[in-house]
Amino acid sequence: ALSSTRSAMSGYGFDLTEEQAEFQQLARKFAREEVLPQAPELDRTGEYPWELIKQAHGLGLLNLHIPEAYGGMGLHSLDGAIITEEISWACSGVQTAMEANGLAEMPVILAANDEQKKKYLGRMTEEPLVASYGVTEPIAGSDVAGIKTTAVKKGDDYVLNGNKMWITNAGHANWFFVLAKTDPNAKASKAFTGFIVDGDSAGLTRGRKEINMGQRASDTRGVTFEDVVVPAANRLGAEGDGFKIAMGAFDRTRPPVAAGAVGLAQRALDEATAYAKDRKAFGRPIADNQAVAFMLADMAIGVETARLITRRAAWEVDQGRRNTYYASIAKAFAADVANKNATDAVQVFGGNGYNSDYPVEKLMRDAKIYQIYEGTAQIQRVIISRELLTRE
Ligand code: CS8
Ligand code: FAD
Repeated sequence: ALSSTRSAMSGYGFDLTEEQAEFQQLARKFAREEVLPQAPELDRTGEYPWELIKQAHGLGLLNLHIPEAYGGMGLHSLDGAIITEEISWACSGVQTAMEANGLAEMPVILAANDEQKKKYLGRMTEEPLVASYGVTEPIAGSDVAGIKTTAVKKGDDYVLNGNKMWITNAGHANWFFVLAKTDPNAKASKAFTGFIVDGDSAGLTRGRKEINMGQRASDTRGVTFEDVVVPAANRLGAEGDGFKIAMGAFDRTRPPVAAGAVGLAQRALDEATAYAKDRKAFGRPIADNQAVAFMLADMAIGVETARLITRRAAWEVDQGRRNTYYASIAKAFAADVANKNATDAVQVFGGNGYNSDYPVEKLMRDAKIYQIYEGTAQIQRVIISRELLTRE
């Protein structure tokens, strides 16, 4: 028979390590003391959260996955999911602005050479800068292989032309990861190449800040490339590697996006629980009605299960395994839970839920994007079903 010690150490474990618990406490303190008080005003004005980003940088809560060799903390994917959930609990708009750095950096972490990493990851750790991940275009989002931006080799340079759309942090990015077509005749897995493009490149124009439904602290813009000259030294990997680099990045960034959705879902549950205990109707707290209490129970079911699959998807990365299947399940499920919980929180608040003096209408507006960016709800199901159907 297995000894109790052995069985306790093998198989599943749900405790955080001491270090993870410290990250969680640090992120929770920053989120609740610094981010939370600013969230309503940032939502109202759409002001970019520079001061919070600077503070997060100082605390080590930005650029979580940059390896130590380049000045970063080299945190594991699971560590990042724990931190991200806390930030999103306070304001998922601020969390998206912060997490977009992680997304921009991921192709560089995965595919850059030592010199590129030193230059572009190094500077992110030295000062509070932001970067952007530029794949989506006005004509193609879900269909990444349908993008039209081109990169044509000229001597030691590439010349980029095209339009990107919905690029997070674009107004403030120091540099961009850009996916462009280098071979119009090749299949997707060979047709595209990834580049690091300096933000001050001649011919790169940033569009106006888009006015979005929610997550208004986050900065989303179109970006135009008109004969932008990019040195070949800024190409990531070999020509034609870009599509797989972009997909590989998603595998690692969908768990943190799911973690953001979990944070929002938890916040909705916390707000609804407190309100249901406090608000009275028919002479008793509304929580005394089973119809209300069961809404809270369903919200809790959603939070707990979404958190588990999110951490599983992140943990798979840390085991060095391809996590495409788990990443898409986590992203799809957590996004749906965030939307359900935010909608139900508004319901629990009644008329107050519909009003911006209370926190839950923001949650409902903020939640929607989780079913759209980093691959829509439908695209996650395309990926999950393909993984299922093509398994040996
Ligand atoms: O087009 C793919 C897809 O993922 N679409 C969704 C796009 C998306 O998620 N966009 C998000 C943009 S970024 C964003 O929204 C940021 S939000 C703000 C910041 C947030 C911070 C909080 C698809 C639909 C999955 C696939 O497209 P297809 O054209 O059908 O390609 P495939 O035939 O599946 O694959 C072509 C080749 O690529 C290889 N591949 C596919 N997936 C992977 C992964 N890893 C490695 N390689 C991959 N995951 C595949 O094997 C094919 O290679 P072959 O060699 O040709 O066989
Ligand atoms: P479409 O692809 O046109 O899809 C429209 C609808 O059709 C969706 O419901 C979709 O699910 C459905 N659909 C499409 N194809 C299929 C299919 N095969 N099966 C079933 N249904 C399908 N992109 C970046 O590159 N970088 C960023 O930093 C970034 N940040 C973003 C921030 C915000 C606030 C927003 C709104 C978007 C951001 N995006 C970013 C883009 C985002 O990833 C895309 O909007 C998203 O992938 C969907 O693409 P689309 O908007 O072109 O919709």
